[in-house]
Amino acid sequence: MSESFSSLIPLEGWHVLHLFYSVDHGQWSMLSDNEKREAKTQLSELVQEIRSHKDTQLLTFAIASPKADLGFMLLTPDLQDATYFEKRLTLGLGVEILTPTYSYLSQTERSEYTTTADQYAQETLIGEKGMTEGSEEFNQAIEEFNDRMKHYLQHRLYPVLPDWPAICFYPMSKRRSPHPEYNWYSLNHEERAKLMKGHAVTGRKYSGKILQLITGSTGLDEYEWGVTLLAKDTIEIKNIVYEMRFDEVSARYAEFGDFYIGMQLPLNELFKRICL
Ligand code: 76R
Repeated sequence: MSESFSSLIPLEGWHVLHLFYSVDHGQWSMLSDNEKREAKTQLSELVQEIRSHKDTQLLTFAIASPKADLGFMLLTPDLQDATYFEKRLTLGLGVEILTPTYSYLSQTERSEYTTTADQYAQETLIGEKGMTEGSEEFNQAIEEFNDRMKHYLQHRLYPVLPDWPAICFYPMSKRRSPHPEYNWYSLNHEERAKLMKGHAVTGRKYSGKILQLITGSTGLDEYEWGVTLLAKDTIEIKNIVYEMRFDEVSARYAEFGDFYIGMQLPLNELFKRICL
């Protein structure tokens, strides 16, 4: 598809686009029943085509407030493809039916703060568990750790997102106040890593209830990260975001953009939900 363009595929990870649209019901009402049916078929076929593209995922959801009607989350390696898909999705129901209301560009990224094998060896295995370096149990524990981290890194860079019904998106930044006490970027790595550890402890309490994907957007969009939370119950979204506000790292340093709540639905149900 974008063979004739030079690809823009990151060294690692994928591009991620969150797209939000409102429906122009005035324009829509001028279409005949047949044209409406054709428009919906055209968008459904496009969604199928995008989903069958290599290493590409496309989530479709209805938005639960007048901020938007319809949302897409697109994950794909090449920015050329991402852009081409995005332009076509905008036209997917025909000209002037979908109006973009908000969008966000980011990339999947590895975390700067994941525990290294060396840290795990020193702090946990030797420090807490009293193991001897090089012993059989030590070597086995390190091997298990490396295996776990490999899976974890795979999820951060190349996530497989489940079809859980509730989806929450918001962008966020870490504060850069002139007051150094509230400037994340004036902390050294050790201080930041310590704060992030507290954050991760809170996060892990929601394991199995919340699937979080943090995507980086420094230099790509207005905030520094996109936060995508998938859940089976909106109360888990409300709870985790509330609880995290008390973590020092959020209480002191976090700044948030607008929040979007959507319901993941197959397209035929989505059309009904948004009155098309
Ligand atoms: O590497 C890891 O993922 C382990 C620890 C971890 C990091 C480094 C982690 C765990 N997060 C990390 C990074 Mn997170 N996260 C958020 C939000 O609303 C708010 O207050 C904050 C929005 C949520 C809800 C959330 C959930 N996290 C980050 C970063 C990048 C920071 C940087 O690089 O400076 C941001 C912006 C961020 C924000 N986080 C977790 C969660 C959850 C649920 C976990 C546990 C994941 C798990 O173990 O399954």
